[in-house]
Amino acid sequence: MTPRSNPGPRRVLVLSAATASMVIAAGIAAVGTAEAASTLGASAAQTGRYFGAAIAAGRLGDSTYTRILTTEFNSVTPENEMKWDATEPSQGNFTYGNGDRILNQGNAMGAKVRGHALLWHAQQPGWAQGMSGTALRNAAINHVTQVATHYRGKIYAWDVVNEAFADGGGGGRRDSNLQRTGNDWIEAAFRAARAADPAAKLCYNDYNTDGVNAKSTGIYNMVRDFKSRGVPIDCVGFQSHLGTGIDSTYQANLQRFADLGVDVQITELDVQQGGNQANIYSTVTKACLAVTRCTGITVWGIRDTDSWRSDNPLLFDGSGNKKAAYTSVLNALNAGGTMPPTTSPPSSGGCTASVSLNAWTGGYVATVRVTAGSTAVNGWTVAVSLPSGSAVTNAWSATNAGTTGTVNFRNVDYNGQLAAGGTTEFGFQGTGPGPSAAPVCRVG
Ligand code: 9MR
Repeated sequence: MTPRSNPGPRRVLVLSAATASMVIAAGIAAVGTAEAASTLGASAAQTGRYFGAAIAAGRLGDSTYTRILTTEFNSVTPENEMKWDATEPSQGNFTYGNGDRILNQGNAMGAKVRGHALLWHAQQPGWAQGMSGTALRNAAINHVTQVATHYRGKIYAWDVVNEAFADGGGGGRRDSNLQRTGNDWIEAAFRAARAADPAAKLCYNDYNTDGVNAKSTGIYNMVRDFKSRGVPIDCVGFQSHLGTGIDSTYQANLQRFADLGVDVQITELDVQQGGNQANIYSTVTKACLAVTRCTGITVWGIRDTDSWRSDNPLLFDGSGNKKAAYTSVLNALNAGGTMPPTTSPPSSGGCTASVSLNAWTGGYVATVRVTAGSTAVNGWTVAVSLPSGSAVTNAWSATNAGTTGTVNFRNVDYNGQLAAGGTTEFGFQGTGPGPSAAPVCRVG
């Protein structure tokens, strides 16, 4: 099945007053005219994507590390700081110090922050490792709810469940204490995460899924089932811890997931040095760029010496120098690719607004980006037309007048002032179908 013949509902729409049709059209257009950018993040941004790194709170005091981080990357993932053992070391006692450090670093950079990982069979705190049955299920769901609530509105995408499928030929679930609480533990986790943070994209994340194989097909079948039953899932992460080769079906595998109506992301990329490292990095980058719904790439560390692996798998050497693999990634990014739905540039004067929609059966979350034109804005109002049967249930970073029909969203006091070209975002949740027309921004 090709992407264009996908009969499923379009789950993510981006609509903007002046250019709704252009933005939709851009979803299938190749970008060949962008000027070459000189950093990974800026280059990925040319096609609406991010280029991120897993980072460690303990390394942020290293000036070479932070120089590369802040120069090159526009997304961060905590390597360990938001895992269960880090965030709930004893039951009901939540510790967010290092997780917040990663969040603050990402915010200071204007970067997206990926949350990693709410539930996983590994790196559980000792108290959870010893639990089973209903007690474990309740503790796990409470963990999802508490952590996602702490970071509500601040995380671009959460790895809600990590590595729940088994290796080998069966395509089934991995045995774990979580799995033994019942096969529905994954969907229970996704539902809890959606309720706690409706604005975050919710991902399933795994490794050895770097091509069409039994394990990736097992996950594919789960995602297809979730979509058909309205279980909230928005994205699938492909870790891509690679050796000296890459499966010839790497891109086709990303595409088949995208065709189910989820975003796909490369979440933990690293590649064994020696042989084809630069080529493999470039192949992965090109594959993401060729898949419209591949929204970004994260490498699992910055310098070779920061890696969990000992085979020099990253883009910078231990001294912080760019490797050949770095250049091959940058060149691939600069060659352009398909354009995922993204916001449109501001018009001159006034303000513009675009909405991206995260929809499921019976409800949606809308994220609205407000962009000032060529002059500064002091107060804005965005009018959103809702179709029949649609109603706003709550809004954040804006106040709404009314809940149905044309709903006006007004800035709150901290986000009304925008510099020329500046942007801010607000969001709202609703029941029924999401908005299908472009929002209209006006000053005042
Ligand atoms: O890079 C992480 C390393 O520092 C930890 O010791 C390890 C603990 O299991 O987890 C590593 O990150 C893993 C990630 O969370 C999930 N996918 C595999 C990654 C590499 O092991």
